[in-house]
Amino acid sequence: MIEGAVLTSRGERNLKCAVTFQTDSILQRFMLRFERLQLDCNDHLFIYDGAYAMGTYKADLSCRNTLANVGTIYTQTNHVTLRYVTDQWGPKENGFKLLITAFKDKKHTCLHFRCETTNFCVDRELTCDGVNHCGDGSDESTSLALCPSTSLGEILGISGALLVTIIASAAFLCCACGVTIVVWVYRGTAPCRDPRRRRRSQLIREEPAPCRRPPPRRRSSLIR
Ligand SMILES: [Ca+2]
Repeated sequence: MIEGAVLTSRGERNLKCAVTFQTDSILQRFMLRFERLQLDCNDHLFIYDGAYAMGTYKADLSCRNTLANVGTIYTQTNHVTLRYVTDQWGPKENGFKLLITAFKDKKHTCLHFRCETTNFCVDRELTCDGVNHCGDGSDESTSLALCPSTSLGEILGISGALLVTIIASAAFLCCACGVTIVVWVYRGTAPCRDPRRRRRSQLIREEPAPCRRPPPRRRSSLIR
């Protein structure tokens, strides 16, 4: 029994397998939507609307099928069976990515999450998991499903702690550069240009004293 599943196949050869899924509730059924579909003409994916791979299949997907002409497939029962058959030849890119989602029709009471476009009810655990189960993206939205917005760290692919460290280091470097520039500007516009006084002021770590011209000597003192 599942609420949702993602099936991926890529480059599998000589395969003959079948798998059946069942919804958790009898009121549910399945919707199937491909995100990738590339099969050659000797490969077939059969989809049965029931618990067994027998009788009339709902779809036979092969090389003629694309994402556009397949669209979303809905079951009428609460089971779906997939039978996948491939031969020994084919490029490694052949395969598919299939999203299977259990849902209740809009006529039923929903205690979980309603998709925006279809009003289908899907399990709350299928929201905010990075998979577009509803098909319209509403189960992954920040406004409808209240998913947390993507952080800068997630965008850059780094952890939050490392991101904080990088931001703090950058802020420290900016402050250090700002202080250095202020000191340079201050030294360039200081009132005293006398190197002897500047050295003295640096040694005693005080503000440099403003320059003052010595008083003119009196003539009488020169005569003496
Ligand atoms: Ca989802």
